[in-house]
Amino acid sequence: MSVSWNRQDNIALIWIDNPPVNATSHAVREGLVTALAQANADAAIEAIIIACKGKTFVAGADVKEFGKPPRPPFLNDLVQLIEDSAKPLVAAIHGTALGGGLEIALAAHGRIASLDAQLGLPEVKLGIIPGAGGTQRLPRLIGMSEAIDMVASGKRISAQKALDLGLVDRISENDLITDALTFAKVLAQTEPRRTGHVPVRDFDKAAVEAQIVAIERKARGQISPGEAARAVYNAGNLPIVEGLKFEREKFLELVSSEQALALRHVFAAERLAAKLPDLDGVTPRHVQNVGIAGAGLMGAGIAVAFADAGYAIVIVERDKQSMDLGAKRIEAIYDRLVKSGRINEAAKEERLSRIGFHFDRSAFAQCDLVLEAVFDDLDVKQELFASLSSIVRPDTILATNTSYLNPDSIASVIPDPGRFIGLHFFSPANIMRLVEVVRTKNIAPDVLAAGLAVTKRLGKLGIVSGVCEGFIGNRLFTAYRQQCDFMLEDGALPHEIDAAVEAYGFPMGPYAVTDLAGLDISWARRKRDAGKRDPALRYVAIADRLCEAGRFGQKTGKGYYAYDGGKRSIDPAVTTLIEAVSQEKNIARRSFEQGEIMAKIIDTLVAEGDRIIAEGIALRASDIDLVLINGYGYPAWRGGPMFQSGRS
Ligand code: T1G
Repeated sequence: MSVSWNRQDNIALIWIDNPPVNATSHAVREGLVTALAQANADAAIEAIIIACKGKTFVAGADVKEFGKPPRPPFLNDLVQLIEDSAKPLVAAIHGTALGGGLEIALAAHGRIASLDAQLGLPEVKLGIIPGAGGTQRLPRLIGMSEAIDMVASGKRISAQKALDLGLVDRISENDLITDALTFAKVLAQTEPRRTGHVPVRDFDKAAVEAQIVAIERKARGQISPGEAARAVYNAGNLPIVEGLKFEREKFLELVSSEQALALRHVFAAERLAAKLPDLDGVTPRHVQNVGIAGAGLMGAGIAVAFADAGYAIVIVERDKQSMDLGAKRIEAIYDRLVKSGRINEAAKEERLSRIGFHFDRSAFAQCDLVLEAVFDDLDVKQELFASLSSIVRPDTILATNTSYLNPDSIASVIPDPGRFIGLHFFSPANIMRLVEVVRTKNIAPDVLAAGLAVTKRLGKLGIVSGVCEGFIGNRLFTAYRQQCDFMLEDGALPHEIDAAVEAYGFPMGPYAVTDLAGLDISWARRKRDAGKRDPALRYVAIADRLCEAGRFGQKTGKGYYAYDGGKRSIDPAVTTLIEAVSQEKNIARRSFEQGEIMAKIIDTLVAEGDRIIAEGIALRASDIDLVLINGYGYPAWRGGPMFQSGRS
């Protein structure tokens, strides 16, 4: 039974039981209508509670029903029935109350949440807007600006934040249902507080309109954030009936939009990514105590990611001075998070308390997993892993964060390479979602499963990659950059290519990104590999010429662009340099329209993606899309090049 109800004293307890996340499927909606009617018709019942079995409160409408003909009762009508309930009704929230789940709670006359609950309206991440009253009821509880921020970002907030905002009335730190019964008995003595009848608090119209403009600009072509913000804004200007009507019409319009189809593809792809046929039934090797070798930029970010996820961390640097530097680097990351209000001082201290700093590798002895983030040089890594093998337990997982070295070459010094895995984080490692989980030649199944389990617990997106130069992401990026360099040599200029890519929805174009990362790193790799280069293949020397001129990017005040106090500008010297390179090859330069620039880039990504799949490096086409979206800023609302070309 998806929905049942029982009585406790004079309270009706309505239970939703629709694993895994209590999505409001058709059966759940029908069951709720029936239970609500029965409880309201029962004279002995003085108040009603809606609660959920399993790990979470309702996590939203059933995404699997999208794209199919909608079947009544519709969620928005059910939500109205809840609000209109003659008897006071309490939503008892645990786990996550998201989307339609939060809309059910918003229509209740009171809300109680367990301390670790999270609440949000993430519809914009699916290319839609809330379709069951969320845009109209949320601002009536938390105010206009806060509601616009929550709905347009799709972010989740904690139960404490929800209490502070007035989104929930009580927090339960003990047994949620016991506390919900107590709350319901209090409400039974009062008239139901119908959210839809609560007036929206006064707000600064000019400030809110500016907030909406900023949201639309930040959306970089995605429609739903701006539409969601404007739907919420209606609550301050229209009667709720009209606001609800607008919301429903906009929701129905967007749910069948191209962007919504693309974002549902991404949603499904993310859940598919962790499913490997040959790992069915495999229990991941246990990981709780994590060792990290190296506390440089990557090591520090990785340590923060693990501390944020509740792991116990041991960091080892080569000497005390480097160790102290690493500790300062980590503290600086947390100070920035406290300064930005993302966490409070207590959380910072608690997470720092999980990290032990050492400069002797024997500190790794009790670790379940040791990950290296040291200088990307084969000898350095091999020396480290050779020594680790005699320090850690035989079952300890050994992991490399290498970007470009062959993990199997690194593993050649390890007696038992079955425990060796690649975990390729993207910088900044505590922010970027993507981790490439590299399937080394002899990897044990429970080690690969552990790699995926760890990335999931980190709140990141683990994508399995085979072993090749650059794995999936950097290999795609290299092909993409090479195509852009061809266009530079054929007539385009850096700012033209960057403008086309940014107009397409990327946060930054490839040349601005390269100036940020620095040109010298890849220059050193090109010089190292020069002897291996196939002379038959087209080679563009523009980047080499820039480096020979000392133009390493922002760090030197000039690269593909000139930088004056951090401000980027087109540099005529770069145009001259590029034209000279074309001249040397007798290339008659021509102009490139933005459409052609993007077509060439997308075609290149699809072709390289096909090769990566054909070689077995990536498991499926949708993984290619996820890597580009989560590692390289590809606009998620387009779905990804493989989706757009009908391959996933
Ligand atoms: N509908 C159907 N199935 C869902 C689902 C949903 N909304 N959410 C998750 N699942 C499935 C998922 O496919 C997977 O299935 C399993 O649950 C575990 O998911 C009217 C219209 C809730 C935080 O966007 O954020 O409400 O692969 O691996 O990491 O305004 O799932 O096992 O077969 O992600 O513990 C709005 C989306 C919908 C929430 C749990 N709600 N879900 O995370 O597990 S639109 C959302 C999540 C809406 C209304 C509108 C997460 C989670 P399988 P999981 P998790």
